[in-house]
Amino acid sequence: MRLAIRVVGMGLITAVALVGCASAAAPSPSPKASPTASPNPVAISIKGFAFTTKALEIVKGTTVTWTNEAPVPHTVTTGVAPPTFPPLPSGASPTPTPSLSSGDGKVNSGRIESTRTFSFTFNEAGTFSYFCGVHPRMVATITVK
Ligand SMILES: [Cu+2]
Repeated sequence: MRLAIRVVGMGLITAVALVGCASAAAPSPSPKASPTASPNPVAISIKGFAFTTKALEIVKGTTVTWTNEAPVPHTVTTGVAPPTFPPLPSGASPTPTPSLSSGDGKVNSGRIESTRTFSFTFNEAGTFSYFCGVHPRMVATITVK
């Protein structure tokens, strides 16, 4: 009887040792998300003369896609919206070709024609105020955390 208990005991110790080895060999689950996983993309519509999302908060790495659902072209341009079109540089031709404000240069879609889209991935934290270079009264903000 005593021998039987000892044998069972040895068996248990062996089993525990094996399980211990197995768990040590297995890769431990990472508490952080895989670095290749990117945050869910966000869509913003441009309707009429407005960005439908005025203030958006996203995490770094988020891709934002604007869709121009208006019949006229718009832009997504970061920076401070000019009160009017920027003045022509001195010496410029008297027949003005209105150039769109390029804003602060961080994000500038250029003209997004009707039904077209523009996407940008925000990899830097900060507050990005943007406007439409064609209609500078169209403004919105994206905060990247
Ligand atoms: Cu516009």
